[in-house]
Amino acid sequence: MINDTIAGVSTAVGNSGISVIRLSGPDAFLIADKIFKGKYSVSEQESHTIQYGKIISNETNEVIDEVLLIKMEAPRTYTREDVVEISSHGGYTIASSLLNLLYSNGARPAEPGEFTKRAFLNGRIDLSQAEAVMDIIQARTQRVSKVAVKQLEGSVSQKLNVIRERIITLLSDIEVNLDYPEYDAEEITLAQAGKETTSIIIEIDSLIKSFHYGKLLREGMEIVISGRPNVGKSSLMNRLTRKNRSIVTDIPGTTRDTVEEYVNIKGIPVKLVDTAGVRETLDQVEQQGVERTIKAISDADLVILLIDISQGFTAEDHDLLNKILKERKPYVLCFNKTDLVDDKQKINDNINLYPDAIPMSISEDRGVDELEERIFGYATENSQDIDNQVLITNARHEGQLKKAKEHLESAYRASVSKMTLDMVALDLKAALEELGKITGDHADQDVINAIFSRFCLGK
Ligand SMILES: Nc1nc2c(ncn2[C@@H]2O[C@H](COP(=O)(O)OP(=O)(O)OP(=O)(O)O)[C@@H](O)[C@H]2O)c(=O)[nH]1
Ligand SMILES: [Mg+2]
Repeated sequence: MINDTIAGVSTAVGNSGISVIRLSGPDAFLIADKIFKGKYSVSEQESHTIQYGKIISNETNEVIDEVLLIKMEAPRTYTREDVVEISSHGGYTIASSLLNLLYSNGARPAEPGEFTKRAFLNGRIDLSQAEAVMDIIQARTQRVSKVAVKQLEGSVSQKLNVIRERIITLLSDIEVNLDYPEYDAEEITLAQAGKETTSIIIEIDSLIKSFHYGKLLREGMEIVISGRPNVGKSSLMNRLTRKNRSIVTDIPGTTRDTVEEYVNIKGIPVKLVDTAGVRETLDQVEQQGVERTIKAISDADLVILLIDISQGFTAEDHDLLNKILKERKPYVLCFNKTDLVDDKQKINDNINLYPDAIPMSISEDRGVDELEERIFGYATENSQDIDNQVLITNARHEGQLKKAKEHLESAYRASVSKMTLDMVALDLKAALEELGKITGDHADQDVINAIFSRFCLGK
């Protein structure tokens, strides 16, 4: 049972038009009444209404600020507790005097994420929804916040509930057989249990797979532009970012260090890295640049290998391609400067050898849109219905799903190796428990604390 009242600033601290101070807990109205003077006392004020008034220090009688006060009675509130929100003038000083006043009148400072934690503890949202709240705050593109809002509405939890229901049904079928073998209840065979388990594994697998896209959406995707000197890497960087971020010259070796820029490619937050052209060089600065390029490639989610096709696919291009293959990195080949090639057969010969390569001319703006499509296709694994799919965006959830899958696989093995039904049941129960940890039905206290401590103050 939660019996204390917490207070915190819910808006960003600093210069702003207004600050919102939030108070939640059983004494929220009582504490607010001690320092707020309006037409009505807070206790008399109707729920879910706003009242104008003054905050007056009950120690010095000094007026701290003119404010608007919102009163919200439990349970129709964010935390399901009594909540007061005070909109004061912005700025650090007023917010901190107001907070100190609330503290000296019986409230305690809220920990990061504690309002949302209370919403969870009071059963208003489950753990996966609480995590979605944090994702919304941190979302970098609209596509990301759309996914997070869906999760807040419970998309992951609903999908999981369907899966859990199936496991529970299977378990109860097995248990009826185990406990009341003399009953007429339809007998479930090992073969049937194995079949249903396989079908549940397929469902879980599709959720696990969605994490590839979910993770790129949430954490952003790192794409490195690599290639020999002078092939047009910085030109591509500038075209994709629509900025003149990187220096472009016709002198090979222009870019000496990695240059990073954030872009939004079809709703996916992308960190683009322009690199120093890779070649054998005696120049020490350039050498270090080349080392950084190799490091950037090994950190990347996807590598763009740009080739100046007017020079042909050279031995150095091959060396670099081999480096990328050795790192086991997914890559996109782009044949740039097609405008300089008079004999189009030369391009076609290379395309025949590398059918996935994109012919490109950055100066004539050809091929770049296709590259963007390719990037999006890689992130979404060319899934058709990406906007309506339930997405796993959280590594913790993915980890739990994988554990559940292992138990289900073990249940399946038990069924085919003709073990007893109660062996199968044991594994099914273990899988159920791992799934329950995603929504918080079975979560450990440590996990819960760790999740909420990552929130910002006042949320
Ligand atoms: N004709 C033609 N020229 C291009 C094209 N793309 C880039 N260039 C030119 O190629 C030269 C080199 O371009 P950069 O973008 O600086 O090449 P880079 O790969 O970053 O070179 P380094 O930083 O030296 O490794 C510049 O003069 C560009 O204008 C293209 O599609 N066609
Ligand atoms: Mg460059």
